[in-house]
Amino acid sequence: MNRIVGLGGLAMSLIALAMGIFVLFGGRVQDGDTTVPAGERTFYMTGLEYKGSTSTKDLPAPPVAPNKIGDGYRYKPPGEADKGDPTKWEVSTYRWEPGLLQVFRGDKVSLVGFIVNGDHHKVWIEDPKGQVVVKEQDWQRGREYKASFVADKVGYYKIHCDEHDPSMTGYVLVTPR
Ligand SMILES: [Cu+2]
Repeated sequence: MNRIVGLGGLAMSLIALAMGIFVLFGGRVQDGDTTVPAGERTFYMTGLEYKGSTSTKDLPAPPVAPNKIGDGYRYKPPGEADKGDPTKWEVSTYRWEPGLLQVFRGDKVSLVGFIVNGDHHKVWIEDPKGQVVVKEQDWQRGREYKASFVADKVGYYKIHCDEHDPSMTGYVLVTPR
């Protein structure tokens, strides 16, 4: 009987010790916790092009040319996509990867951009009220760029590309600390 009580006491002590360690360390070290102080957040973003093609034998060409829907969509109709195959058609779109980031109000956000696809991107950033926080810059393929701003407003900051609007838009969601 004494032995069982002793083991029970030891187990309780171990649980209490584990809970103490969690309270001391586990509850504080995780990024995203409200105890994390304001600081610089650096994110790496890549400018990419997604591309796909098929044949009119498998699927008719779209009734509305995708490039008429938005500048971010590109389209090569049958006869243009492949001179040797008049049935082939191709679509593509430009995107940021990742397309959504999250920070807390007051954080300094630094976006490090690298362009893999597309020779030129006209990049600028606006805050949730529509104010420009980073002026338009020409981001070119194979170069790395850095854009920084202080996220002092709650809501979505938008990373635009005038060359491929509106679908090449990235978002930084700012939440209260
Ligand atoms: Cu672009």
